[in-house]
Amino acid sequence: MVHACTRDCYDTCIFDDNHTPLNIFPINGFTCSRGIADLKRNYMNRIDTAYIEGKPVSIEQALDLIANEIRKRRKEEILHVDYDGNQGLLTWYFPARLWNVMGTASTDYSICSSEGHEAIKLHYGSSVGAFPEDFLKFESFVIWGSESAFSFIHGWNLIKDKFKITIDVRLSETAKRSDKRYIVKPGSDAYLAIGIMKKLFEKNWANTSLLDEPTKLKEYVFSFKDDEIEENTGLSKSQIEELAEIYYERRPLTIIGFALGRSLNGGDAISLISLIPALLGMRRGFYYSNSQGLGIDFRYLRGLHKYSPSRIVGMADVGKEVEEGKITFMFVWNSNPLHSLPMSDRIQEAVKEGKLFLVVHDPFWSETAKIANVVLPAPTYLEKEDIVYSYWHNYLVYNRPILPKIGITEIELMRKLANRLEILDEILYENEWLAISKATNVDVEELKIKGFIKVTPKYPDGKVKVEPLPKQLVKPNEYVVVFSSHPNYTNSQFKEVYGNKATVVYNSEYEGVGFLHTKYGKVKVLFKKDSSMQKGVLFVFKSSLFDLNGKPFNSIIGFTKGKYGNTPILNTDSIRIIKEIEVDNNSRE
Ligand SMILES: Nc1nc2c(c(=O)[nH]1)N[C@H]1C(S)=C(S)[C@@H](COP(=O)(O)OP(=O)(O)OC[C@H]3O[C@@H](n4cnc5c(=O)[nH]c(N)nc54)[C@H](O)[C@@H]3O)O[C@H]1N2
Ligand SMILES: Nc1nc2c(c(=O)[nH]1)N[C@H]1C(S)=C(S)[C@@H](COP(=O)(O)OP(=O)(O)OC[C@H]3O[C@@H](n4cnc5c(=O)[nH]c(N)nc54)[C@H](O)[C@@H]3O)O[C@H]1N2
Ligand code: SF4
Ligand SMILES: [Mo]
Repeated sequence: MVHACTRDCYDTCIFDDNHTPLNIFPINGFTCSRGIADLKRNYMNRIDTAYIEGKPVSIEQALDLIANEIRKRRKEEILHVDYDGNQGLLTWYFPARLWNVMGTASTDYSICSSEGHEAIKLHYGSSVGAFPEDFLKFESFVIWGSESAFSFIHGWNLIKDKFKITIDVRLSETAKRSDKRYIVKPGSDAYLAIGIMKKLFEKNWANTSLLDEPTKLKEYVFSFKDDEIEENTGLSKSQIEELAEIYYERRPLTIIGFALGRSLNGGDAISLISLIPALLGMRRGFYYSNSQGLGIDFRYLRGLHKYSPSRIVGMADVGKEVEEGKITFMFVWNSNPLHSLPMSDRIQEAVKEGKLFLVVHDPFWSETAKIANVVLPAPTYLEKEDIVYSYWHNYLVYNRPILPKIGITEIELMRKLANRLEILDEILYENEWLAISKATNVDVEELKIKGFIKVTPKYPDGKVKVEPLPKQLVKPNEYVVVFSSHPNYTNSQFKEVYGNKATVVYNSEYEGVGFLHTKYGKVKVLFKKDSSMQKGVLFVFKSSLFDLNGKPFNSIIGFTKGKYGNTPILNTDSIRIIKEIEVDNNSRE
């Protein structure tokens, strides 16, 4: 029997009952520092019982209070915040049925990858790209806006000995380990994609057979002047030509990083980058996320086939809505919004002022759990049954628990709460395994016996649509903050094992303590001078998003969102550095 790591990760490792990673393709018998530490971590920093205002209570008492608070409010004021702490269908998706039956507000789930999904879909009809088997067919790879060497280690393992080109705004670990690297100005990737396509046309290297309207693409890329492209990207004419030549001669697979979608012009960049392989006649010449190519009906699992939320709140707007008093009750599971959402200091303040009633269901004392009015204990993935998918490979895995359960599962919780609220709708009580069979077209009984099965990818057909093409590209102002994965953490997770570090800002100029300032607020951080960083780029590991005073780093991010999938633009510009106080400019290189 097997279980699978359910964390937000490309790889979805599959383990045997001793938690040894299976030697199957593409997991290949190894795992990461988190996978190795899971058994030890399982008993660290755990929420062991329910709490009301910091006092231990029974789960039943906590649920009584939660039901009372819900009854007091209009459904539009109630928001559930759930994200990808655990990618299980029974942990993340199915429990949302309760909230959708009630018709409360829902987020738009836009924080991570929706910008790119929507941008690619406009051209291809689906965002699905290369699967692991397809990776093997390529000899060269362009890694564009992705720290794959850290964030995507099993993908990296398949490509590490092949020819790799990295395009980043800094000398990332992936860039260092690549054969060629191009360091561009932040937010300028759309220009680079235009520059590459322009060269492909100019040199007669384009193969337009896949495109529905090649002339439109040609006219579009020729409407940009070479000087404009060079100035915006910071690359020379010869570098752009070299990249076009590499694309033509090597026909690489392009790995498009999620981080791009959270940058300025990010949706536009992904839209245009995805057209480069199509312009070489390659139908599946990119990889972004395959979650929409596995045939899983996520809407059905969430009950959206029958019910709708009363309103959708953009993840970029949650902080604002809380501040304005439009959201007065928040039920959080599988997410740590104080860490992850833009302007999350507003959540912190509203709870302190008694304007927001916050409930958190989590296995661990996350920063959000620590400030919640009510806390509920959740079992970890090692302690509960689930079905898990990957956004890279195409195995569905039946996760069999290997440790005794602590806390209450998401489904048990949802049904107990429904009971108290006298909500009897049948979709809450539909057998969850049957619901998964319907949503996946997989025989769950067979899956339970086999442990994991491969599903057949679903690809769109027909020509690749050239339009819509991006209209207005903006230029970043002042400093831009950029983020990346750390090898020892998954977003906010694993601090109990690898330490809880305040934000460090790697940059080309400053060393010491100081402030990052935007019109929304400021955070106190430690600057570290790094000679590999270009001026204007402020780099932060996304696992360290609390400042030296414990304030959420995201309180300077603002409310801007992308135009394709409403993804918050986390790579905020217009950042000022306040260095007067304590910052020592002349310290070591
Ligand atoms: N400034 C800035 N902000 C960012 C990012 C950035 O790069 N910069 N990155 C963004 C990205 S890409 C993402 S995906 C988000 C991630 O944002 P989150 O989803 O908030 O991040 P995680 O740390 O993965 O939090 C998941 C929480 O789920 C809990 N959890 C784990 N397993 C279970 C379970 O089985 N049941 C329940 N109930 N809870 C569980 C974990 O303990 C943890 O507290 O952050 C975003 N925010
Ligand atoms: N170890 C580990 N693995 C993870 C995660 C983790 O927290 N830890 N998180 C998971 C999650 S939630 C996600 S979303 C994925 C994210 O995985 P990736 O998409 O690989 O994103 P990051 O790792 O954040 O890498 C972002 C890279 O993009 C660069 N970058 C930033 N802005 C720009 C830009 O404007 N242009 C270009 N060209 N490059 C830019 C950054 O410098 C950085 O090197 O990883 C997943 N895997
Ligand atoms: S975090 Fe990723 S690489 Fe690590 S065990 Fe989980 S799926 Fe595997
Ligand atoms: Mo993410």
